[in-house]
Amino acid sequence: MSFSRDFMWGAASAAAQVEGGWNEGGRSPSIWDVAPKGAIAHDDTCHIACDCYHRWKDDIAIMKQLGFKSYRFSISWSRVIAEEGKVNPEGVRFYSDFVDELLKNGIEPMITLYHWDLPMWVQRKGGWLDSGISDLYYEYTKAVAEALGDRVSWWMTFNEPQVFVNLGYRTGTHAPFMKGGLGAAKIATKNVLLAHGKACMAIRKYAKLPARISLASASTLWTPLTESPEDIENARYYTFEYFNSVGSLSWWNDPIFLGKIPEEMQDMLTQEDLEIIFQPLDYIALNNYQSRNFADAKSDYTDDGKKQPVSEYYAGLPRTSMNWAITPETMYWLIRFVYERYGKPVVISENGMSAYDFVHLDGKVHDSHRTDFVTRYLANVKRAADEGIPVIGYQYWSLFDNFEWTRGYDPRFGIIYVDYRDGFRILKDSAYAYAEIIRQNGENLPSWEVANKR
Ligand code: GBH
Repeated sequence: MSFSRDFMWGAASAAAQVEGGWNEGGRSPSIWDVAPKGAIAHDDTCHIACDCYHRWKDDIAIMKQLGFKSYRFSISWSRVIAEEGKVNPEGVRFYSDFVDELLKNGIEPMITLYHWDLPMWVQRKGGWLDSGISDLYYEYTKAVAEALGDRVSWWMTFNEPQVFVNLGYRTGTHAPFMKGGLGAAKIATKNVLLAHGKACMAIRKYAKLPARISLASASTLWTPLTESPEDIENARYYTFEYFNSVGSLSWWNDPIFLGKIPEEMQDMLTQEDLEIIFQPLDYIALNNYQSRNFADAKSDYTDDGKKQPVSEYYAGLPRTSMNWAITPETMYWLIRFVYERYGKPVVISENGMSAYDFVHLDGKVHDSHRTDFVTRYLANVKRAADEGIPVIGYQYWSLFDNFEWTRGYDPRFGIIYVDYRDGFRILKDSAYAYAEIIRQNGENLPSWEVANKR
């Protein structure tokens, strides 16, 4: 076996990270637009970012040139509903035209409804700590489903609740920069879970095309030291244990996909809540960049003070410019473990690397490290497909270099280089390599044994 004929090759992005046009077309500010001084490296802002708000037609032409089958992007809530109770027609039209242009070029839209950019008008009411937010989220989702649901089939209610709840409300390192500890994180978790359930209901009710719904999880994953049954069982056990509770896979996905309330959440969710949260879903989407095994010795303890099972750290192990370990085998184990536990077809909704890319003397961006990275990780996705696990899509993170949250524009994740002074785009070498992998439907990838040699 190999990748299915209709495998969804593409790349991902997020509104706040690429769109710009922050005060255009009737949009109101989000929590990232108004980040306080000092919160973001160099005090960079996302106000212009990659300027996709103006350049989207040319960008779609590039995706077409690269042979994309799909594109994962997010909708800005504050563009669609800029003030309470009112749908902004100009905001809706922007996304409607965008979807039309994708479809005209044979590219399947995959919509993320929320990629961390909460409207300030919702934040003022308390944001994810306000118990009324799930109803506001229902209204927002309804507006999007009514506007786009006649042409869009693929939906994700949230991007990485693990991250925006943990960093936004518990540690305070991401917007809205609240250091509320586990208590605040639990309140936010409950509201996000309810909003997820209600958004599923709104999509099923208002979208005209049959909808395929999921959410994209951040996946903290341990991989087995060897392929012995014992090591495999260990890695599986620690992956689904509630280490780092709110940051873990199962904290979110056990209620959502299994209708099960983990012990750690029993003080916060009722059976009534679960009836809203536990909605039928069609696939499971996973963002992953690295295996947890290689964490530095000093981070061997999680926030909860529990010891991690293994550290395979060694001096000089391969890393990206954000210091993340390069561990291609995570792709296979993630897909396998998650499929075994949740039983749904898998989409890799993000995977990629940051680097200090720059324009070389010949005017091109030679990022052989990224081509190598994608090739190795994809060889492990292919291993899962070869073994008959239903893995149905891969979205490289990211299509463009973009606004990397509190790190500003320093890390470059794209297969397309962006000069932020004027928005000029250059296809990096990796974009052409990825296009060739897509053209051959992955048949040119090496075996996973070769890909995993370090
Ligand atoms: C994604 O977050 C975001 O969705 C995206 O917006 C962002 O630009 C992109 O990644 C790049 O940062 O592997 O056990 O050490 C990823 C956030 C950060 C979540 C690392 C998991 C480490 C867990 N991830 N974190 S572990």
